[in-house]
Amino acid sequence: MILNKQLSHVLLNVRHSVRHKSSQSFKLVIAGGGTAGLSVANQFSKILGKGNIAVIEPSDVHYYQPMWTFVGGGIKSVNDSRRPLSELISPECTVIRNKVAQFNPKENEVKLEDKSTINYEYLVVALGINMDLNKVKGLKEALKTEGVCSNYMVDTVGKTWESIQNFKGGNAIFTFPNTPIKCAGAPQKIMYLADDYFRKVLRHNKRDKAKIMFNSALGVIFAVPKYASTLNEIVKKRNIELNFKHNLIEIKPEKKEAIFEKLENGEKVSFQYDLLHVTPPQRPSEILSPLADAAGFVDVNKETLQHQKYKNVFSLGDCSNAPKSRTAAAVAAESGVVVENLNACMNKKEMKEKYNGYTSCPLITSYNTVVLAEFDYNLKPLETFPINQGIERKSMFWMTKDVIPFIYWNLMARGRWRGPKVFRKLMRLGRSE
Ligand code: FAD
Ligand code: UQ1
Repeated sequence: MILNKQLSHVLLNVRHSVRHKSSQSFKLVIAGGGTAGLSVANQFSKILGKGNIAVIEPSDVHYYQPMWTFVGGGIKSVNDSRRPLSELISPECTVIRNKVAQFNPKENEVKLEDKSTINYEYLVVALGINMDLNKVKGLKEALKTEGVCSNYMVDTVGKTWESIQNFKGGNAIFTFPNTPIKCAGAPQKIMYLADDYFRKVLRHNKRDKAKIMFNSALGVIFAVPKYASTLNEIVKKRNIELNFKHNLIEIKPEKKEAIFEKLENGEKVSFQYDLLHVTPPQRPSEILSPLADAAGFVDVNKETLQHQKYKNVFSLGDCSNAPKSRTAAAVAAESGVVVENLNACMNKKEMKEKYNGYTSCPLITSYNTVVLAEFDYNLKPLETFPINQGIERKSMFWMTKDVIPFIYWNLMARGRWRGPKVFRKLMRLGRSE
């Protein structure tokens, strides 16, 4: 009896490992089912049909991360930002709930964490960018203590809203790290919401008791001069202190102290905080190395989005080295280029689509205003609407809070949105951009 039980246990384990060490083949494999992977998978499902596309994605929930600024500001809930992946992805696609452990582009295969192998004819890499919490000493522990929060992770974004509400005055510091990050506007959007909340929402006028600081590793408030000049006026008007070339290196939560390195001379300066919103340093996944440039991002042609060396590989989104500002809006435009060019490649045709670096950053500047920045690789504004988007507008707040999430869930996530290019052309009625 006992022997029988042991035997069947051994057999079960063997069967289990055989199943997991097997290999499967697909015409198209998409590594990562986030914003970029999902959009490309759903667009391609209409071209390739059932059984030809595999999406490798460990999570069964999909997040609309741009909503996390609204969650941190208490306008939306984490729940509003999430949907089951199975509700969004086309049934034509095979979802492999696992993680890529290794890329072997010479063999046209990826190895998964469960040791199985997936072979492909064509590969799209869309792994996003990772938070590098260890780069700031004490950050992991500090995030569990009072007043330290971050909109950049699903498990810490709720604490931002708690910290803003619990703030009683003192120093409120908002950081920007010394690495590439996704949505370069997000570190300051939450600061403007906090400022507005302290001013308007609280009855005891806590704003007078607050010193708000933006401590950024960068040397300017925003890369595009048109929007930077508006933001510089806003911080001046709202009495926000800018400390540029300040890089957060350590947090001592027991003393409520944040230590920054001044990038100009290496000097270390300590700031007392009562609220500390951290944008963590970020880095591409190490497993990308066989496909990566020296900085670790997937090495693509910035116009075609095809890999520089492996012509059956394409990449888009936060993990690629196309020198755009990393946003979901950029992904929308990139997705159309990847789908068209990869399809041309599959059919041995010439690749015609060129990505111009289009990206957009809705700069939320209060509880009812947004400066809707849209620009290209050359940091040249490329605005959709025939009005000046370089000023704070209530209409753009409504667009960002309600219209764009609707577009995301109903069009982009379902493979039916390649960005607002068509509307831009229509609304400008032939006028120059
Ligand atoms: P992600 O959407 O992050 O997806 C990457 C996927 O890869 C994930 O699902 C992950 O599970 C998966 N993955 C990781 N490792 C592996 C592995 N080894 N194997 C398999 N799968 C793996 N963008 C805007 O356009 N507008 C905004 O207002 C805006 N605001 C933002 C505010 C915040 C606070 C944040 C955090 C982001 C914001 N963004 C905004 C940026 C936007 O969310 C990202 O640029 C976008 O999600 C990038 O898409 P992606 O597919 O490259 O990465
Ligand atoms: C956009 O297309 C997009 O992708 C869905 C975003 O991601 C969240 C954006 O933030 C923005 C601003 C756009 C651009 C769309 C319009 C209508 C201007």
